[in-house]
This record gives sequence, structure tokens and C-alpha cells, in this order.
Amino acid sequence: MKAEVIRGRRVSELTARRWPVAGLTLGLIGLALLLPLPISGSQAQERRIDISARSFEFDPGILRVNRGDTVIIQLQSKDVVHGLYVDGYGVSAQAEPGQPGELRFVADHGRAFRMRCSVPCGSLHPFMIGKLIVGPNLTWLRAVVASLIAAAGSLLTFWRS
Ligand SMILES: [Cu+2]
Repeated sequence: MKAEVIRGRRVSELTARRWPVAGLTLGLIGLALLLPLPISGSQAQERRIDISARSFEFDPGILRVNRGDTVIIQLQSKDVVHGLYVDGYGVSAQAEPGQPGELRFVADHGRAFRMRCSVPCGSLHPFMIGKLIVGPNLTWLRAVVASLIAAAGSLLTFWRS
């Protein structure tokens, strides 16, 4: 019975009823993706981080800093000569046992970057990799919120028709 009623309705009428919800949904998705958030978290500060390198890993292997921080990494080696190169920032340091190296940069662009050993140090050298994460992962959060809104919006659109 219900199907007949829907079929009997004019298409333009259905479309007209869907438009407001679709528009609202798109608007909300746009907001979720683009709205400048008051970035929470601490103010930019100087972060001194000790990394110890040995074949074939960095410890700690994952660094988290806030955007804007001045990052000073002191690299120590426990065995042979190792290097540390930070992708995206183009800075590097070298260390050998007893002779630490240091590098410094301002974490002014967000996202995750690789840190790699920059001195061939053995068979697994290519896999001597760490990670630098700058800032809160807002992109991911925005994507999640946007897809939730999209899902809710399409449900609503079809329930109303
Ligand atoms: Cu290496």
C-alpha cells in the first residue's frame, strides 16, 4: 500500500522534500572539514628529546610533539655509527658511541613523518625507521565526524521520503 502512495507522488515533490536535508548535511560536512578549531593543547615550547640508536632501532621509536614546538633531539649511539634524518624537515644528526649528535627544528608543519637512519649501519639499516607525529591528528577526527554526518544525513533523507 505504502509503495503505491510513494509511486503516486510526483517526483518533483519528493525531490523538494529531500533538498533541505541534503543541503543541511552537506553544510555540516563542510563545517566539520573546514571549521578552524581553536587548537587546544599546550603552547609551543622547547622539547628536548633523547633518542638512543642501536642496530637497528631508535628508542623511543615514536615521537609526539605539538605543532610549533622547537624540537631538539639528542642522538646517542649504543653500538656503531648511526644517523637520524627527519623526513619533511630535512634535518639530520650523526652519533657514534660516546659522541652524541644533536639536531634542532621547529615543528611548523603537521602530520606524521618518518625518521630514518642516515648512515649505512648493517644489513637491516633500511628498516631502521622511527616516526615523528606533529600535533593532534585533526584530519582523522574531521574525517570521522564528516562520515558520521553523511551517514545520518542519508538515513534522514530516505526516511522522510
Ligand atoms: Cu643505519
